[in-house]
Amino acid sequence: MLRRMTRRFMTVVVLGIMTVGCLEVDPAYFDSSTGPMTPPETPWETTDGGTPPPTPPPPPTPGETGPDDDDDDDDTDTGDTDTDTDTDTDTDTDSGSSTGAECEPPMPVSCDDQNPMMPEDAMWQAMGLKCPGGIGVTGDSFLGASDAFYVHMGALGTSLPPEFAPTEGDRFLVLSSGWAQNLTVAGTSPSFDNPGADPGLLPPPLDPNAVSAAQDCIDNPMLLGTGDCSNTIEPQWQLGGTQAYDYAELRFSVDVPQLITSFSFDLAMLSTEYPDFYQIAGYNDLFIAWMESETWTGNVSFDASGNPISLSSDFLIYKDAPNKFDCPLACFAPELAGTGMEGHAGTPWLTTTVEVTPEETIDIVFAVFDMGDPMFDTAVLLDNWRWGCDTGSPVTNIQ
Ligand SMILES: [Ca+2]
Ligand SMILES: [Ca+2]
Ligand SMILES: [Ca+2]
Repeated sequence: MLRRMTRRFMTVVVLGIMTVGCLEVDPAYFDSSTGPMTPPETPWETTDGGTPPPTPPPPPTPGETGPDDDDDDDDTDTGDTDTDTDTDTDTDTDSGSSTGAECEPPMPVSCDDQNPMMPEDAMWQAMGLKCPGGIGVTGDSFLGASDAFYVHMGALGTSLPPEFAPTEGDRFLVLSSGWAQNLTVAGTSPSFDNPGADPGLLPPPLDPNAVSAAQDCIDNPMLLGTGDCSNTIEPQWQLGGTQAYDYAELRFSVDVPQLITSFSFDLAMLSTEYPDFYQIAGYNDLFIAWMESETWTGNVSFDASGNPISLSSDFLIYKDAPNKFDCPLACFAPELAGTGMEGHAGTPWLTTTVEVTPEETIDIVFAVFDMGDPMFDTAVLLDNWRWGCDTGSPVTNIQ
């Protein structure tokens, strides 16, 4: 009880500070009965002083190879003989039949160097999606308070070299369990309650329940659709009181091109729950990257120890304050300098890679939320969605 009162008091203090600071509150409320909430007015626009350059995005350059044509372009490289201007189908069908056809990622198309025709498209374009001639999406929607979403231009913070620069194009997307834009204000320690954004249970298809104590859905395809194939959400969900607060999500569907066997995206997580509530699992905010595919239904972003992206993650290596568990004397993280997370903690840029089946349609939900209560926010940076040729169970690594 004392801890909770302390959290509430600190929140009031921070709220007072922030209302003087920069943002007017305009929460659009989560409404699980009506689906996507009222679109925010312009939460996705950057306000970091940068104006979008007037020049159009560079056109695709035929003949270039994909971003990570890592290994199997052994001989002909003929997968990109076409113009590659399609939205989502790999165009090397014209080579005829399947003889010799190999997975080769399509040439990336970036367009987040300018504002889109439809303002809300900025959130997807910041991640490398929905660009003309690039990777198309369908069913795109979002839920949560309008302030939970923010598109940032350029590097976040003041660390040198820049720690959190966009990994694709000029911008990345921020999802937060509070006011996302406060991540850009040094030392703000974001902790906000977004009234009405507390769904309690996770919206379908998200399901925190593990499918098995020992198997995932690759091990046993019969488990598909019965819960979280990764078995990574349930332990933290139970410890956190099985209630989600300040829930914010982005969801979309995307068609996997011919021959393509994987996708990847980049992410980083930062949280004010550290250090005061580090290792206190009841307040362990979560990020979930949920995928529905022919071979997987569940979270795809977790560490090798089976922890979701949270304060429990092995990836939480930037600690900008001491804690009594693994840094009792001094802890500094210059990587967080100039961000709202000074004095707190975060991960480096990570990459999640997930196997998919060529030509299937997959559904994706990126969700972040508070656990325990709505206080002490957690933010996730998202960027650089791209296709690949990997196989195997979902994996996340430090870049
Ligand atoms: Ca980007
Ligand atoms: Ca919050
Ligand atoms: Ca929290």
